Amino acid sequence: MLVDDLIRAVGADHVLTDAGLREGYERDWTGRFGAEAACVVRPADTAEVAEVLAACRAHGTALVPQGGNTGLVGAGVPRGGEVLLSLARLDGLGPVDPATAQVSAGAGVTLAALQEAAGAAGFDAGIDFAARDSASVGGLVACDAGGARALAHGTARARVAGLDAVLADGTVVERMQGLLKDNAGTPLPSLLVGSEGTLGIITAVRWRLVARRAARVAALIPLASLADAEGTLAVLRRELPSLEAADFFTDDGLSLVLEHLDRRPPVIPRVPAYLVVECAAADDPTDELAGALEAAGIEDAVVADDTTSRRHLWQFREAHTEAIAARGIPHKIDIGVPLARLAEFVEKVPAVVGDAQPILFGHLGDGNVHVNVLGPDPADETVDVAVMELAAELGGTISAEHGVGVAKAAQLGLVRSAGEIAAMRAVKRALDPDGLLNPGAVLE
Ligand code: 2HG
Ligand code: ZN
Repeated sequence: MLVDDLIRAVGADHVLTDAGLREGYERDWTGRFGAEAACVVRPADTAEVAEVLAACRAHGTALVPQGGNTGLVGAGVPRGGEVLLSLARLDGLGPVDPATAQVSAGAGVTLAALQEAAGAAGFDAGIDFAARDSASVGGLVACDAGGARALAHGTARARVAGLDAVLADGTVVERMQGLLKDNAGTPLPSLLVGSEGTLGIITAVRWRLVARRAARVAALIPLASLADAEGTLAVLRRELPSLEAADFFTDDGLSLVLEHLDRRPPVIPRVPAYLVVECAAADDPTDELAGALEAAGIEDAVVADDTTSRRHLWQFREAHTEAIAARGIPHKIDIGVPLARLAEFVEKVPAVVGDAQPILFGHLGDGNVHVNVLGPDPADETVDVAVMELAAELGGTISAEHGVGVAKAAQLGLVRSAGEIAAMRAVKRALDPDGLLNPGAVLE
């Protein structure tokens, strides 16, 4: 029996067959995706992951890998009957090597733990987003997560100096030496970044840290229209070498957040849209920010120059996800558009979602909009498809930083040609001929 083989691989305590114990792994955070797993298996290291894969291969049972279960496209929860492979116990974090500014982190290390270790050694993880306490390194590399600081440091891909992974046939790819220059052959680690667990299971990552910019200042900038945002951002980028993040939200989203957090508005009168920027540098960037705001003709920004007020200010943006979840199960469509088309995209969304309630926010500097839609039944994909079609029409992408998962696999053809999809299928078939790894995610 499969369960017996899995128990031999990881021990009885780490094979969960009981429905009550499986439950927390089987549904995604929003409640929109999920199904029953054959069982949940919790290996402790790369060797045990390889043994789990061998058992699944022998029994012809597919696997769905899961990190912190913070994914939003259904890629980390079962579709029905798979083995749920939790990587949470691979949570070893090595010492920071200051000479290379690198650290080795197991797939199950949370982003918050990575950030803390980096900070303690005088560095920064170079990536940040609201799910930091649960999201883990393996998952965020597997979906090439971005977050608010991608504007300055790139997405997770840019942070990967190497990784360990197990391929479907049991091959262990070991590339944790942290060689920044290593172009010996097809880069398998690069192929695995962003593959959402469909080409191999990432078990550890050699993480590239960035220099710590300890002095930080944030500002909330009221905008009469999102059409102004591109021009404002152009000035800020030019005048602010310390610019690290430029996110946005609209007044509809702010209303939900204020109600959810029971807080007062940050600016009065309220305006249609808000930009949140953060500057980070070795020396206090407050004057640089003040000069840039002046150059951009902005007089009414709220500036936060200490840790507490900065956190407070970012809450208006970061609490969108939980404020929306408190209202129901949202449709989440993470899209990207060229910055020059962002205002047009935002303006057109209400018409394409019909009677449903859209709430838009995201990472302005990356042209990344999180379209959340409340109202339609979770199983009805009409609004999701309409929003993805709009993004594609404007030269954008259907997935900026959350991944394709199962939520968008059927729409991949909107932004990738038939030839490209055929090439992706060929890679998938070559590395996973029996379709054991995360079936239904990315490619239908
Ligand atoms: C964020 O930027 C996350 O806060 C989540 O990417 C976005 O909830 C969402 O749609
Ligand atoms: Zn985001």
